[in-house]
Amino acid sequence: MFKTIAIILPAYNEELTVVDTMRDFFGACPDAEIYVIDSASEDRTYELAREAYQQIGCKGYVLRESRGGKAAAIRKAFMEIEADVYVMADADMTYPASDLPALLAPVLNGRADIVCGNRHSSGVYKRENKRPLHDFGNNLTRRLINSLFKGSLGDILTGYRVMSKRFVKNYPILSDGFELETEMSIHALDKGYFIVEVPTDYRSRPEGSFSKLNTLTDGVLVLKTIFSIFVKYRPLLFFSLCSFAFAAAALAAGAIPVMEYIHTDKILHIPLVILASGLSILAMLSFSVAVILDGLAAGQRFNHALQLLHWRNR
Ligand SMILES: Nc1nc2c(ncn2[C@@H]2O[C@H](COP(=O)(O)OP(=O)(O)OP(=O)(O)O)[C@@H](O)[C@H]2O)c(=O)[nH]1
Ligand SMILES: [Mg+2]
Repeated sequence: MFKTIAIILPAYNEELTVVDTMRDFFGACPDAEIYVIDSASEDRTYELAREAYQQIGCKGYVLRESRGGKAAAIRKAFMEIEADVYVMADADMTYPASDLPALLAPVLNGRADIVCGNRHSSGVYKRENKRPLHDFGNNLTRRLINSLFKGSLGDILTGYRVMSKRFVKNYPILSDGFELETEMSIHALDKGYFIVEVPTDYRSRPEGSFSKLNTLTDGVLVLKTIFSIFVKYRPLLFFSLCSFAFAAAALAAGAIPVMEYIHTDKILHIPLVILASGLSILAMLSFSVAVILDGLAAGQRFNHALQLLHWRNR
């Protein structure tokens, strides 16, 4: 059966590379529809991309999203575009279209819901990436997510992905910016989608083209995302640890007045008694929150599985 393919290219101030990227993907997959999602770029990205459809002869059009952020652009594309298979890549010529057939194959033949282009398998990313902090952030997030979700992904933050319609239409994007990739990987792992990784090459941006990533602010965002992962997906672990810490502190604070009472029949350290009681209450509260949130998270997984059971490829 013929499957329609939509290639989604979010683009913000990418006048230098957007047309070449479209041409590259058209060459690799001429039947696909190509969609450029522009968020009010200040350069000529919008105009150049629009003209390129005629020049190249590819299907698709430019979508405009008034809200800024890559995730908002992808959310718009997932809502508005209908296709059997969705490809997400950057409009900056960093992901080679020649790898696309290998990434498409597992979704086309029904072996995967999501295929991630792994930039680390060949070692090219490490060589081409000139920002050590990004490497550090990538590794930290990858290790944490793999251990929390029992995954074995080599590249959690890759922007080169192929997804089935089933995945795309059952995935509400909640983030706004560069947390998107982390959120998407976690959603796929947590909800038990079939994930396949395929090695992909990675090129540096060409001279004069600038990344929209900011190591510090996006690094802080990654940390915020990690915190919210614990709260949303692994609350039992997180709040039980909090509860344990409060309980240990309560024991330490309470030990002195208890010993005092045993030996002298008096309690002189009243403030410590109050502190220990407060900490004990916090320990109990944290444990209750752990149990309640864990129940909510389990309910969400259950509802998602039920939703997939009723999902028909419309
Ligand atoms: N529509 C839209 N696209 C965006 C926005 N921010 C980033 N993008 C696009 O999302 C893609 C990924 O952004 P990049 O700046 O390349 O981030 P990156 O790939 O992690 O960083 P590099 O390694 O430097 O390429 C690019 O095609 C950007 O143009 C935005 O606010 N709106
Ligand atoms: Mg990029």
